[in-house]
Amino acid sequence: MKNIHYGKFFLIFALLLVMINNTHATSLINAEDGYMKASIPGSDITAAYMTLNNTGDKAITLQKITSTISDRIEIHEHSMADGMMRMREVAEVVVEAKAQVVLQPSGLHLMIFDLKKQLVEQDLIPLTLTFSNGSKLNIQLPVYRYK
Ligand SMILES: [Cu+2]
Repeated sequence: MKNIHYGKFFLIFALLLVMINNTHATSLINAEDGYMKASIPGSDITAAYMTLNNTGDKAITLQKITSTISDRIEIHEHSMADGMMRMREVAEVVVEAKAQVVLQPSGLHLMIFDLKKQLVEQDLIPLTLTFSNGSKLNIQLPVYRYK
């Protein structure tokens, strides 16, 4: 009888710890000022930008981005090579402890391929960001008109 009692108590305690840990992990990183560019009619590619803030005391790495609007979202970086602006895929984005990384035009950005629908101004697009510490961040990005 005694053992069963302690077992139950331990289980509840363990569950509580897991819950606290999850809340903690997700609150360490947040995204602000995010937006996505409306897609040009006839094109199925666009880009998304945002600022990632890491409020924790350990580096956190953005590893994966998923969304209902595309099955192929990559992290890209712009760089100058031989006087020309080029884009290349990078595997991940490291956000150092107590620091932020800005994804912006002509810099780091999310490249969204194979759009399932045209994105027009005032759409709100859901994205899920998955980080190295196992946390997921669900955000909604407004769509702005392309220039
Ligand atoms: Cu790109």
